[in-house]
Amino acid sequence: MKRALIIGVTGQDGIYLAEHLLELGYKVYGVRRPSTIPEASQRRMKEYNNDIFEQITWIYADLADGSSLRRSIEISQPDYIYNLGAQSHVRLSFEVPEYTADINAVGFVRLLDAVRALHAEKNVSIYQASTSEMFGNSSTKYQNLSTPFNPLSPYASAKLYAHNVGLNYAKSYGMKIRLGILFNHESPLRGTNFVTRKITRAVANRSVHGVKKALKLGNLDSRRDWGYAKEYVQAMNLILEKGVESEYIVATKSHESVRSFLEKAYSVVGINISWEGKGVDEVGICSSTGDVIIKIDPWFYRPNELDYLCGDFSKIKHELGWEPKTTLNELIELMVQSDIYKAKATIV
Ligand code: NAP
Ligand code: G4F
Repeated sequence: MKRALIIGVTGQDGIYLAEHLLELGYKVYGVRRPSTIPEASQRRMKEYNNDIFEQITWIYADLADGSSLRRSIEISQPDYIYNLGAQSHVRLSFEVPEYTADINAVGFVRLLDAVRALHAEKNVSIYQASTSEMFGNSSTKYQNLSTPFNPLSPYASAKLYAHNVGLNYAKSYGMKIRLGILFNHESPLRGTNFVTRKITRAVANRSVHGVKKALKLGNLDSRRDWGYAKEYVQAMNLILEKGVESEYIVATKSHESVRSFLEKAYSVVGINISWEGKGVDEVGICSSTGDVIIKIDPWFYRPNELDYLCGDFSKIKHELGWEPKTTLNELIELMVQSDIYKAKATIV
């Protein structure tokens, strides 16, 4: 039986990856961080599918603590390690830049050195969750492996450090390290402080509970290449086990603005939005009631914005046969319907 250790298993991708690996017959070990309220980080997985929670063998560890990472490797004796653990919020990385560097950059070095300290570098294959944020604002229509990196945030800078260290250690010590450069991917399990889920949850709360308060957002005009997280974890598994190269891009090769995502999400519940004003004074108005349902709050602006991302996934398609299947419209529909279902479940 193949053995996988997942760091970041309680996050969006970790939950889907654990589910996928369990379905494939792996023994899955999951890292959880010590917490005074353990329910908080486990709730997302338990509500989605309690069987996943029950089938994982849990180990306490933290990317800030090298000794705990060594221990987690000793306990799990993994064939595969997936490092999905991160402070993954770009806006918040400007609030906690040192912490973001410690976990997202140095944390990966700690993990690699834990593997080396146990002389396991020839026995373990390691996946690192790299990101399209590393490209920054490039001048190309599609970002691919020839596009230069130009990180714009502490988050992206830390991820690029980890990415480069992955390449260094693979070359220096002959370690099998695979770097998946994933573009934005979303799902009903997405954290509620990322823009897509923040929107779909607000749509559901207005539709089910009649919440009147306007939704406050930041920059509506940045464009992202949004895919479905459940499909992207399958790409991670292929990259780690079948990938012959160090780096792969996972994306949909299409892009949409935040504004367009928002309009599509509200249209699922029959709300059309018209726009008035400019900049921080812009508002989104419900065309049928005249209510202001969207406001701009500059707090959600970033000190440095990434305006446009659109990834070229042709390499993973040709080499590993992976391609995205769910369209953005389908993804929005399934996220809104999931949030409506959850909102209705809170009515007693
Ligand atoms: P997520 O939902 O924010 O999950 C992050 C995971 O990392 C959680 O399980 C979290 O644990 C864990 N974690 C945080 N700090 C940690 C620490 N100090 N030690 C160990 N674990 C820690 O993120 P996601 O969307 O699933 O993304 C997974 C990975 O892919 C992240 O590394 C992210 O940066 C990267 N990525 C994501 C996307 C995307 O669009 N989703 C795109 C490219 C790359 P708690 O539950 O205890 O907080
Ligand atoms: O949903 P977001 O916070 O995702 P972002 O910054 O693109 O980062 C996500 O994708 C990366 C891959 O490219 C991952 F590496 C990273 O871990 C994370 O998963 O913001 C998307 C866009 C941004 O342009 C932001 O300025 O939405 C804009 N936005 C507008 N209003 C907002 C908001 N973002 C958030 N989080 N909250 C808002 O109210």
